[in-house]
Amino acid sequence: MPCSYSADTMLSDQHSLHWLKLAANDTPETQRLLGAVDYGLYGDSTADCLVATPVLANFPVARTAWLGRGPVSSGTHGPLHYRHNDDLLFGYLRPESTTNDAGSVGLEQLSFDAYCAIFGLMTATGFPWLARCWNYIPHIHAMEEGLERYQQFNIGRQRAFRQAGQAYLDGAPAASALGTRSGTLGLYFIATRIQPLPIENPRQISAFRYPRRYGPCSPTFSRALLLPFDDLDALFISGTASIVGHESRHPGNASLQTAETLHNIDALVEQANRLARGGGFSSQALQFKAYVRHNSDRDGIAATVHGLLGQDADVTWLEADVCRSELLVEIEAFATRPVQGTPP
Ligand code: 3EB
Repeated sequence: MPCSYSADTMLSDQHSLHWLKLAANDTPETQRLLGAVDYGLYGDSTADCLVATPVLANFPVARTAWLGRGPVSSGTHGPLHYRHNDDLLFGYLRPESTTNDAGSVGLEQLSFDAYCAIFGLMTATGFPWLARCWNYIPHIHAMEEGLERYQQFNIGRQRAFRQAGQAYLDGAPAASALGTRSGTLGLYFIATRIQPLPIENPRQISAFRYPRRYGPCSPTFSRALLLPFDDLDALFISGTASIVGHESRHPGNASLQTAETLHNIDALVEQANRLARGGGFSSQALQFKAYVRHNSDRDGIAATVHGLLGQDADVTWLEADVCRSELLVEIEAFATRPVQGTPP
C-alpha cells in the first residue's frame, strides 16, 4: 500500500535493520517486513501484534515496523508466529495462545511456556542469540498466589532461560516490561545470528543482580545491547527508569524521574560509544518510546524530555504501568549508526 513512508522504506533497502514509525493503517512494503506492531486500545488492528497501551498523542494507534533485508519467510511455532531473513528472527506470542491467563494457567507458567517456545523456535530456525524482548503484562501489580504478577513473570521467565541454558545474567537480552490494563500477555522479540554485545549502566546495579527485597527472582535483562551488523551498529536501550544503584529515585515527582531516566540513558549511550565501531550515538538522535503511568503526568514528562533533548526528539507516547509502583515513567530507545567506511 503506498504511503508517505515509502521513501524511508526505500532508503532502508540495503540496511540490515531499520525501524519505522507509521500512522495507523500504513503498511510498509512486505518484502523486508519482519514485524509490525500496533500500540493502542483498538480491536481492529491489522498489524501482527497489538499491544494494549493507550497512545497519548493524537493518533489512535501507533504502528511501528521492523524491517531487514529481504527475502523474509514466516511461520508458526507453538504459541508463536514469526518471520525471519538471513540476519534476524522476529516473533510474537499469538494472542489466542494466552487467553488462559487469569484462567486455569497462572502467569508464571504462561511466561515459562512462552520463553520455552521462543528458545525452541530459535533452535529450530538457527538464531542462537535472543537480543531484544518486549513484555506486556496485564495487571502487572495485581497479586497472584501471594506474589505480585510481575514477580510471577520474573520467576517463569528466569526458569525458562535456565532450563534452555540461555544467559540469564551477563548476556541477557535487552528488554522492556510494562503493565497493561486490558488484554492478554503480550510478548514480541528479536533474535540474531550474530552475538550481541551487552551493555550495563555504571550508575545502576545490573537488574539481574537486584537484591532480594525486590522479589524472589531477579529480572532477566541487560540495560542495553549493541548488535554489530556488517553495515551498521544497532543499539537497543532497555526500558529505563529513575533507578540509581538499585533504588527508585524521586518518588511522586514525574519530572525529576524523567530527568534521572535520561541521565541513565546518557550513561548507556556513553558505554555504547565505547563498543560501537563507528561511535557517534547520541541521546538526541535516539528513537524513543516513553511509557507514562498517569496520563496527567504526560505534559510534565514531555516538557522535561524536550527540554533536555530538544523539540525534535522522536518520542512515541504510551500509557502503561511501570513494574515498580513508585515509578511513573519508563523510556526505551533504539538507534542505528553506520559502520565507518560504509555510506550512511
Ligand atoms: C528497572 O530498571 C525498571 O523485567 O524485563 C525495565 C526493563 C524494567 C525491563 C524487565 C524491567 C524490565 O528495573 C523495570
